Amino acid sequence: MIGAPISEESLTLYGSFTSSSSYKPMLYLALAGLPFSFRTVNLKIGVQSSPEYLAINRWGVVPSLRHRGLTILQSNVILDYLARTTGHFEGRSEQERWQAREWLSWEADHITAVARVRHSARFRKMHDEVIAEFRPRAEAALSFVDNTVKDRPFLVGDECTIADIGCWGRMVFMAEGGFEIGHWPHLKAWAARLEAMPGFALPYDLIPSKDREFPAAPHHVPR
Ligand SMILES: N[C@@H](CCC(=O)N[C@@H](CS)C(=O)NCC(=O)O)C(=O)O
Repeated sequence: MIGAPISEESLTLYGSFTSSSSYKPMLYLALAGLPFSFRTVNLKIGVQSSPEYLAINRWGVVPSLRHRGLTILQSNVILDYLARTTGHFEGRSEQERWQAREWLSWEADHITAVARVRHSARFRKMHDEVIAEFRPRAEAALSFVDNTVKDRPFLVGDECTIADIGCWGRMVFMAEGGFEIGHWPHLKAWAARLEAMPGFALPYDLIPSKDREFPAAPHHVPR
C-alpha cells in the first residue's frame, strides 16, 4: 500500500530509510527547508515491486519524486530537477551548474562502489568477491573527493551545490561498509561543513519509516 500525494503542487518523495539513493533528495529538501510529503516504500516486504509502485517507478526502485503532475526518477535526476525548479544549491554561474551535474554523473560511476560494498556487507552477509572488486574502486573514489576538497570548501565553487549533496548522500553509509572516514581527513572536514548547515541530518534521523508530512523549515528561504 502506498500513500497518495497530497496535491499535484506539493512535492512528494517516495523513499526508504535504509536507502542512500533516497537520502540524497531527502537531504536536499531538508537543507533547502522545503515543505514536502514523504511516502515510504518498504523495500523489506517488496513494496517496490508492487503494481501500484511500478506504475510510479518502472524500475521498481526508490526514490521517486512527484510534483506538478510530473514523475521524476533516479536520485541524480531528482537533484537536478529540484535545483532547477526551486533554485537551491544550483551553483552560481552556468559553468558551476554544468560542473555540479558532471559530479553527479561521476558519482553514479564511482561513488556507487561505496554503496555496493556497504550493501554487500550490511544486507548480504559479506559477499567477499563483491567486496574484493569494489573496495579498491570505492577507496579511489573517496580519495578523489578527499583530494578535491583539500583546498576548497565544496566540490564546485565556494558554496554547497547538488554535487556535494549527491556525492555525500551516496557515501553516507560508508562506515557500514567498513570505510573509516578518518582515513580521508579532507573529506571528513568537508562532511563536517555539510553537517554544520541548517537542516542537515543523517539518514536514520531524517528518513522516517512511515509516511510523514514535512512543513517548511524555519531556515527556508524562498527563491
Ligand atoms: N540509480 C538509482 C538507484 C536506485 C536504487 O537502486 N535504489 C535501491 C535502494 S538504494 C532500491 O530501491 N532497491 C530496491 C530493489 O532493488 O529491490 C538512483 O540513484 O535513484
